[in-house]
Amino acid sequence: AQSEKEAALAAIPVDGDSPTIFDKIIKKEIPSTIVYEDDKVLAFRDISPQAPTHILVIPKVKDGLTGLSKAEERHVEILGRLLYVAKLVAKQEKLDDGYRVVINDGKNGCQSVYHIHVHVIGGRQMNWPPG
Ligand code: D5M
Repeated sequence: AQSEKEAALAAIPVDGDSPTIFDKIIKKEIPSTIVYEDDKVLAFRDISPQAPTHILVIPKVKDGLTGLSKAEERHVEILGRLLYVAKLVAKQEKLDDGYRVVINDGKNGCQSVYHIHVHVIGGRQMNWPPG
């Protein structure tokens, strides 16, 4: 049997894998505008939209996937699902003239929330190269 001390240690999140604000959104402890939900994926409007449509698509279970750079073979299915839901959401939002899908990773990628998320941005002409 696990000792009390072992149980307490096991409950401490691995460094860099602490809960984020997105866990509260998943648990509906803080409000968000959800546009898509299934058993594995949640999509909601970005609080700081960079275009008329700006949605974040996230896995409900992070499983160590703080960012794309932490992807392992076991994440292949959820990674595919995030992109597929990005497409569903773009269709739902009628982004028929195109849109952008972005995953920011780490400091240089300007990632601010360490729970992997796919940005779906559209409703205006995008520019390239990005800033
Ligand atoms: O993107 C993180 C994104 O998360 C950023 O565009 C703001 C958004 N964000 C942060 N807090 C919230 C809440 N509470 N609701 C909705 N959206 C939120 P990154 O790629 O990490 O820079």
